[in-house]
Amino acid sequence: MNGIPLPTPFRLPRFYPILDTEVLSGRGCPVPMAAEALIDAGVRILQYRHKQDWTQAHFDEAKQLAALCDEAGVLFVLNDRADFARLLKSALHVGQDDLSPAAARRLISDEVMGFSTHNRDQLARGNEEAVEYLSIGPIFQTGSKRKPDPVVGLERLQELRDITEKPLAAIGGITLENAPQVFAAKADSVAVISGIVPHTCTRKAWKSHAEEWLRVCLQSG
Ligand code: 3NM
Repeated sequence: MNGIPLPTPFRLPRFYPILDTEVLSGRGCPVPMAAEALIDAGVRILQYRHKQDWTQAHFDEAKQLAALCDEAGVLFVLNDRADFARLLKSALHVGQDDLSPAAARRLISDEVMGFSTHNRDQLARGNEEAVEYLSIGPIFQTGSKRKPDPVVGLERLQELRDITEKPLAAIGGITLENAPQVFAAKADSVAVISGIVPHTCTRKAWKSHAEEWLRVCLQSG
């Protein structure tokens, strides 16, 4: 041993909520209020996803969430935008059509990075990338993504699971009801957009719904 500590393997939290600006504005839910309630409920990771054009207001909102997460020791992940992740010194999640993980790595140095995959080949290639975790989906039909890839399903999720030793998040159509099956198919984490939005958009409802998610995720698998 040369005295240099080995890097500790990255552990992906089992519940991975994603705050999607379009989904939340469609339900009349302010993003910062949802973030505060999720953090209050005890989530350990939170992603900000904005698929339309970015304005200063979106950057400011992401910055506000990054600060809330930092304060609470929650991992803040920005979707797609390596440039903004660099400015915010945040974690990053990239997809197949974004800047490649290798190029993004040059911008965000050693921050956590995740990479989306949708089939066997992409998962195998993702395993070779310098990313801390991978995602695979859509597991079920989803209404939250434009032009989603073909549904992977639970059976294939379990078959593909062993292609990588990296932590694997399952995404797409995951609900409180089907999450236990997703963990039974050996996903390490469930990443969720619409399923985390409570029926009424109050801070109290967000918090208790997130607590229910955390309970289900910690009990399953
Ligand atoms: N990525 P919901 S599916 C953002 O297949 C995203 O990689 C997917 O939203 C993939 O939880 C998806 O509302 C949408 O189904 C997930």
